[in-house]
Amino acid sequence: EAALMVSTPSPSRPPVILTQDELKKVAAYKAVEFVESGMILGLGTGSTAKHAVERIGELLKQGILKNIIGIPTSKMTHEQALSLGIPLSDLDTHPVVDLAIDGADEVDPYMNLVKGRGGSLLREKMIEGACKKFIVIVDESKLVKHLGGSGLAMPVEIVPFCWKFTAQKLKLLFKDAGCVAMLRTFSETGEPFVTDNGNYIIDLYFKKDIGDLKAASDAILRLTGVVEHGMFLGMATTLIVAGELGVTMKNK
Ligand code: ABF
Repeated sequence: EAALMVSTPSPSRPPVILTQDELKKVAAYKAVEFVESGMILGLGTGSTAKHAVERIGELLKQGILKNIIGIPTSKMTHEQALSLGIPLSDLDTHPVVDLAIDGADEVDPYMNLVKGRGGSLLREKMIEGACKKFIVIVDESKLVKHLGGSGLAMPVEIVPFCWKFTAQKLKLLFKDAGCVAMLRTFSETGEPFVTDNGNYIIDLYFKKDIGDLKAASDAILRLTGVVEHGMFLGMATTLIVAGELGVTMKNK
């Protein structure tokens, strides 16, 4: 993992070098400072959010936080939260969530996100869409100028039925952007990756800018066979970025 500098070197104070994972932890811990006792909390998924969930569990154990109810965004986070003794519920029982803390794969200057490279985008979008406040935690490697412009995947969750048909439709939708649509598979077995909801993921790759994000989002969602996509537009209310020069925070 890349080692990054988090303070300016000076003769009296040697530089502190943090790994990328430590930066993720810094962002996560900062976000947990906004958690208050009695909150219904959306618990994110991924290697950054994992640190936040761990910290919440720790503060509960220490009695610093009380009466927290967690709503996990994936089966994996469900397991982690259970092992930490965090009381859990779901949107059926708690349709309004006070605060969610989660990572992202890309963040643009307007706090629009690409999520879902971990495969949990549907539950994340349902839960984070039901939140009064949504804090996104990233290390600075996630910051981009345009979503989908990093050459990395833009995930779309689709039903398994005739997935090639849906993949082809997605590709055609963005033919001007030189779109390639790939079924997400396990490299060892070639078997499709199956989401927590029993669906497949098509990863879209673009050679050119996809233009208006809202239009792209609407067009993807209009395709029958598509369940949801990984663009989270206008959903984040706070962004916490940990990087070389420390932690920065931005509100909507
Ligand atoms: C989840 O975790 C996802 O939506 C996103 O794909 C991923 C980010 O993972 P990490 O924090 O491990 O980079 O929040």
